[in-house]
Amino acid sequence: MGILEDISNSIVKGHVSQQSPYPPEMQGKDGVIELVEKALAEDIEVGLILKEGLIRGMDEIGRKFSSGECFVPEMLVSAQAMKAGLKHLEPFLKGEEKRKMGTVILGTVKGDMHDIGKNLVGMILEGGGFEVIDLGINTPVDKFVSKAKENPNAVIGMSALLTTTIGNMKLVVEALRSEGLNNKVVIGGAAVSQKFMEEIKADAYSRDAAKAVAIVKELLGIKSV
Ligand code: B1M
Repeated sequence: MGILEDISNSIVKGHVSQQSPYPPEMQGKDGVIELVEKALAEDIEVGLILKEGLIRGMDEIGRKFSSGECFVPEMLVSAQAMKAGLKHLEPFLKGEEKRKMGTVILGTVKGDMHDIGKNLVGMILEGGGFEVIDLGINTPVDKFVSKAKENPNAVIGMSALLTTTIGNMKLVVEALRSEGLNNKVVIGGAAVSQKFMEEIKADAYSRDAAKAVAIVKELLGIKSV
């Protein structure tokens, strides 16, 4: 599984492609783009490329940041490399266009700029047959509420990676309910948990992107086949 390790390493170093000048010691070498293409050509399962290559690299850069071995600029270049890799996996994650099963209003909560996990969840939900209305990052409470009013049957999906921003999920749930809106709410992201979901009275917690489809189906009463 050398290629998956190489992908992870390129994410950590923020080496996007052979053409990328950064980091200087990797100039001219395969970057995330070429390595993902090679892994796909070798028929390595898309889920493995995602988990053992791309996500493993992001976890490693997060660990380095926590231990003071790197700083925000390094996290940013890793994020760029991750996005470049995800772009290549996107068609496989989305699959063929299917009959729409429902709508999910998705956003990263106010104060939070992390969007890689949210984007991944969006791609996988689209692949699972859902229409996704992506509100982007740093999404104010009233934006979730006004979209919910326009789409009363939609599921609201919120993502948060910072312990300082998860409180905004509670504000969204409270605002929805005080407006009399019954949209189901699913939350996810590294900073939240099942326990937190119960505390804020959301309807579901999804630990990872892959689980989101089954959870949203359950919330909408759609039987999984
Ligand atoms: Co930030 N960052 N960051 N960061 N960053 C974390 C989250 C952190 C854990 C790093 C660390 O300390 N180890 C830490 C948070 C600590 C905490 O609060 N507990 C942190 C910090 C502190 C910060 C800043 C405050 C740093 C600073 O400025 N001093 C700052 C905050 C900016 C802001 O948002 N206001 C900041 C900034 C950034 C960058 C901009 C540089 C960049 C983000 C770029 C981008 O997203 N466009 C960045 C990055 C890249 C990370 C790490 C390294 C990687 C995040 C990521 O993309 N992971 C991260 C450390 C880590 O997580 N290992 C870290 C890959 C992604 C696929 O996983 O998003 O968890 P994730 O999504 C998963 C699941 O959580 C789940 O599915 C996905 C896949 O299975 N999921 C859902 C997510 N949302 C879901 C929603 C669902 C269902 C499932 O339903 C709706």
